[in-house]
Amino acid sequence: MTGFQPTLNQFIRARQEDYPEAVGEFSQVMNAIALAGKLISREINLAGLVAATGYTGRTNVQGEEVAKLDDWSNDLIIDLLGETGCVCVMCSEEVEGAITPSKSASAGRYAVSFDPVDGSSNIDIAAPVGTIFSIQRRVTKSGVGHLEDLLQPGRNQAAAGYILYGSSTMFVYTTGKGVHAFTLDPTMGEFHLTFADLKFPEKSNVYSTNEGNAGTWLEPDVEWVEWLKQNDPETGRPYSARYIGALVADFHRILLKGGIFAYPKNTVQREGKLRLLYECSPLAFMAEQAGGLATDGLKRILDIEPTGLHQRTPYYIGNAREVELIRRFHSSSN
Ligand code: AHM
Ligand code: MG
Repeated sequence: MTGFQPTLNQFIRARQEDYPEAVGEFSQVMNAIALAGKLISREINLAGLVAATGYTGRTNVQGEEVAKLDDWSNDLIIDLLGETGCVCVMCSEEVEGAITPSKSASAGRYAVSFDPVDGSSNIDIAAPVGTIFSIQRRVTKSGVGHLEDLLQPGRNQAAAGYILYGSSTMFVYTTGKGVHAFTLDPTMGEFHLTFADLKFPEKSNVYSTNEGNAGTWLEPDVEWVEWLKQNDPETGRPYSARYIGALVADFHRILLKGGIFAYPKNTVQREGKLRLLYECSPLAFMAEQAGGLATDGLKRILDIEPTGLHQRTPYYIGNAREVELIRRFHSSSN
């Protein structure tokens, strides 16, 4: 035994035999995302020194301020994925319409949706942020990809994952055969396997939500959080609250430590805040692979048929027991 943990690249290649139809294209897409992750990680670590903090002065399609790092990372991921020739169409939080790769070999078999830097307002305070990605197999037959390749329900995903830029940089993904986590060794520039086949832990009495919005929440969400805060040691109450305000970091903590993350709809954000294709769906795929669940309060996130690239959904994700509980609060109010 050398004690050497396989690199992400070795791990993916070893598992590629599970996907004989993929003929190496899948590894190329994953390698492009991993390379983007390393470059974004480096830029984030140096952010204050290389003037990468702050905003561009523009707003994106959703009316949000665009951080300089959002812009830079968005272009980087589009270039790296486009270069593989394995991606026929892309969707990014930062771009309104579908993005077609410039490389003429745009007949690639995958459609990729991504959020280049989610939670980017955290960069200015050196707090964690993340990249989220979702890989779908194309449904159109040939040539450049179209909207329908992107607008597929989450249950069809070929793979999904995130890169967490925290106290260390982690690449976590699933292809529907477990969730695997890798840590970046910056001295080698390699992601090494840290956890294979991650599962949510048993203990789950932690909730993660922006309770500052509670005044605009609907009744079931208000009642649910009140219930979580009551004192009843037998049912593990009161729950602890933890909220970073960056979805990848909040989800990663729940995946490793247990609990539930919620972003309910409210009277201001009538569909919730988080976006289905490149925030909710990929993490929902991972949650289910790790033994958890994700719902919009009533429906399974992976069964929602998307109608728009930037569509939002109310979101509850985490340990199955906790997600079932909030679903009961919602169904009994219907
Ligand atoms: P962004 O895509 O504009 O960065 O917004 C998404 C982020 C998530 O990471 C996080 O879960 C959520 O917004 C936090 O929202 P709020 O500040 O309303 O609590
Ligand atoms: Mg985002």
